[in-house]
Amino acid sequence: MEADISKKTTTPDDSFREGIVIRSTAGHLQVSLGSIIWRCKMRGRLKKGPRVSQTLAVVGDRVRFSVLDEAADPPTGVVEEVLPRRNRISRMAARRSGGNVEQVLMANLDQVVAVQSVMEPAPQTGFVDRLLVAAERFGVDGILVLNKWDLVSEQHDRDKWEYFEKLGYQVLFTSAESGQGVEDFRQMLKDRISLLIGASGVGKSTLLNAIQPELGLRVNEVTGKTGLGRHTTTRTELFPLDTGGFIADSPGIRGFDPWDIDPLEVRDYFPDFLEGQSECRFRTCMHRDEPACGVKKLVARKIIPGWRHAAYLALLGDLEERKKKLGYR
Ligand SMILES: Nc1nc2c(ncn2[C@@H]2O[C@H](COP(=O)(O)OP(=O)(O)O)[C@@H](O)[C@H]2O)c(=O)[nH]1
Ligand SMILES: [Mg+2]
Ligand SMILES: [Zn+2]
Repeated sequence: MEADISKKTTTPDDSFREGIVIRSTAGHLQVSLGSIIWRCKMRGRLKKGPRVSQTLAVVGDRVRFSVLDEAADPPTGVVEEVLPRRNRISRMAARRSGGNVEQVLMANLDQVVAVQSVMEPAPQTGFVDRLLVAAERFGVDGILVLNKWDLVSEQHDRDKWEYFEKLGYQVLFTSAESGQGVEDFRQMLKDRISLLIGASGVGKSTLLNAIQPELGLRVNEVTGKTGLGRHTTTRTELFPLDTGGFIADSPGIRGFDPWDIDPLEVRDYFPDFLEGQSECRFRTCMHRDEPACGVKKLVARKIIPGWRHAAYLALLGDLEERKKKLGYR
């Protein structure tokens, strides 16, 4: 697309540009191209069909747009095409009219970062497990950040998080307050496209502020201005990092129901189950009530912690119930 970008526009509409959606609000997209941010509308025909416009182009999407007014401030354009996604992170969201719908939080990302705090608020049971299932499902790296480490002693409940580390996920123990782990946090985001996910109050904005002050301020400003920003889950915005890369700070997400995972598939997204799974008597074993279950044997031997198996069973139960009720897919 280099040729298109450098080509001089003489009349509107005579060339396409390609950029990344950094913000999507009702009716408009902000599209980043180099250091310029374009304000774009969606071509009407793209909005037809079963998909809602929010899903049509989300933060991280690469779009091709035609120029409306390059001299305007900001310059304006019309999105003609949303380019195929390399990946995405989606969750199940309730539709106002009833039923459920896929909510794409972000497209084309390198990693999804689950942020929790050790206290105030306490970690949410099952949140990390569910998010990592989604990361495995969509082919995105999963990273954990446990913040507010200054509020507890060094050894506080560390085993659970170190277990995820053993599974191969990167885990950071941070304190935006004391500065612990902040440099690691910066390095982890460097040159990558990341999505931060966590409940409101865990310290996402403060951590961002610690690595790039003006970024943190902007994040706060965005959530402050709308008044409801903190609890709307639909507004995710992408910010460029000084170190290279982009970060999206999603406003406080409480629960995370991964989209498009069949109950029968969930077990495959728990990498710690694979070894035991090969020992199950039944190939279709769901590691629940079946006899001679290799996974439950590992749980009994405490090689797989009980809480991890419980998180699996809870997610499995939710997905089965939903499938029965909605018959999705
Ligand atoms: N003690 C302590 N407080 C923190 C830390 N990080 C953030 N906070 C506080 O937690 C509250 C929520 O932080 P904020 O960044 O707005 O959370 P967000 O909703 O995830 O963006 C604020 O009062 C912060 O000052 C930390 O590492 N230690
Ligand atoms: Mg925030
Ligand atoms: Zn089994």
